[in-house]
Amino acid sequence: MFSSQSLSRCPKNTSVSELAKIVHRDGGVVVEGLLTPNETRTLHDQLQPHVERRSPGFREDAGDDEFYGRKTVRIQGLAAKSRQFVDSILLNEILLGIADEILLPNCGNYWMSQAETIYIAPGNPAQALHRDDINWSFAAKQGIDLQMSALVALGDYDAEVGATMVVPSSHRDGYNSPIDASCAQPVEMKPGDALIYLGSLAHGGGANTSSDRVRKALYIGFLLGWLTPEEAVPLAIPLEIAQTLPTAARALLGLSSLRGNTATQGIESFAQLWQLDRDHLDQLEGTFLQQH
Ligand SMILES: O=C(O)CCC(=O)C(=O)O
Repeated sequence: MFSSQSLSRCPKNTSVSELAKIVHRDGGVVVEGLLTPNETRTLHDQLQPHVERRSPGFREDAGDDEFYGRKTVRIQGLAAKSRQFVDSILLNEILLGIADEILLPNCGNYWMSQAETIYIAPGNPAQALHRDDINWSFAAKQGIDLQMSALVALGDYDAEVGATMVVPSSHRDGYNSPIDASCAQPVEMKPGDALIYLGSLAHGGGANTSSDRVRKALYIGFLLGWLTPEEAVPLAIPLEIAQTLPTAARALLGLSSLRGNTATQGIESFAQLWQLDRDHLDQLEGTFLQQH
């Protein structure tokens, strides 16, 4: 394990507190073998038909196509498309353990902000380096951690196919500070490895300069529960699938209420967000979808 110019690479059996310490220090870490080969293959295969149905590219206006990738396929609503996603990524004990340490000091609960495939085809140029926290710029000014994310390799993930570029330690510079692209370096990974990083770390998808290989990543982000997720997650989950999911998964997917900051005192600590008829969504066991 080493730090400084490159992000540290740690085996899966590294303790969660050690991983969280490294993430706090460097802005990110690579966990090797986060998923087993079997989990990686199943996840890939369950998502593949959905990926094939989707054309690459996004809206031309507002720079979406350029930023998200004209030759990139992103599909969301993953909890409804892949049970392996729920079991191996959304409920991954290592990811949640690190997220607990990073996010719970500033919220009662965190939830999933977004999960998507990021499949970059040959010829797609590098994405602009950015900090994800820019989505919540008012909160980012507080100087606290808002989001913890992971990019899991589901296939080739070398520099030629567009491995994620990161600027190690750039999380310390402030959410709006200029990003020195000359310090960016590719995070190469094997299938099943994961790059775990803070929303304040400067990063971006690399250019795919290969002739025939697609860079396959699975992204997930966890966000403080008092901020609005990027993806309208619960709208993508049909009732019959929601009811088959573990309670912990439903909570992360926005099918549960959120507690205020339990570290506070008095009325603040009782605040309940994302509720219905003043009832906690959990108490309705998912049936709130039918009742309203
Ligand atoms: O694809 C990657 O490696 C990073 C993607 C990313 O940062 C984004 O789309 O916001």
